Amino acid sequence: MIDLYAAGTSNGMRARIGLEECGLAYRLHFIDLAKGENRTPQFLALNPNGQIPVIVDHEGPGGKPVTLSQSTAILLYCAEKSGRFQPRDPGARPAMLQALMSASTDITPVLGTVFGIIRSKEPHQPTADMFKARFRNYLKVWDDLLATRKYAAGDEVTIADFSLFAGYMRAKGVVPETCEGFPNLERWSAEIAARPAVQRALKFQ
Ligand SMILES: N[C@@H](CCC(=O)N[C@@H](CS)C(=O)NCC(=O)O)C(=O)O
Repeated sequence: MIDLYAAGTSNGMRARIGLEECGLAYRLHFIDLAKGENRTPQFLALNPNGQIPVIVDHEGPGGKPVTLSQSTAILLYCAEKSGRFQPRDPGARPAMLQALMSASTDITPVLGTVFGIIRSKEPHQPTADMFKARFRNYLKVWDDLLATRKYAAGDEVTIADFSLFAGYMRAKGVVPETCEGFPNLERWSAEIAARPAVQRALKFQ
């Protein structure tokens, strides 16, 4: 059994989609970030950064417990533990890694920056616009790619799709204007959203 500590942010969704899609048994512990539940001594013992998501796998490698933060590390951990959602063909792995890292380390941090600016007491509009434009540029590249391939890394669903989907859904929820005009992303996200495991993963409360 795995304990998941998370909330419905893109990083939280990313980890939970991984657990659901890989069919790993887990218990969700909802962490209310607005109430500071990520700053309690108990939570900081799991992740000193005070950030979700975190998993505790009581039966990790060698039967030993493992505590793991970082949403993309959790995705990879789920894929490795279950043997699913990574290409079997070694030649397809570099494309999967590139797609995974773009989704995780371009999309989500820039989105987080946009959120931070627009939610601040005195938002600086030119800076918000600059990061929104950067975010849209990433989405444009993804939209162009998804015109030529079915999924984020090629012909099969991989953890790169789960990572990208989490960021894209979060953007659509909070800054929908940044997601307008990308028909291939829409086609792809509708397909990922229809997956039963993804639907279960998105219900946080
Ligand atoms: N690189 C980390 C980032 C984790 C992160 O930024 N978590 C946010 C929610 S999406 C959080 O817990 N924020 C609360 C805080 O920093 O106080 C990951 O991929 O998991």
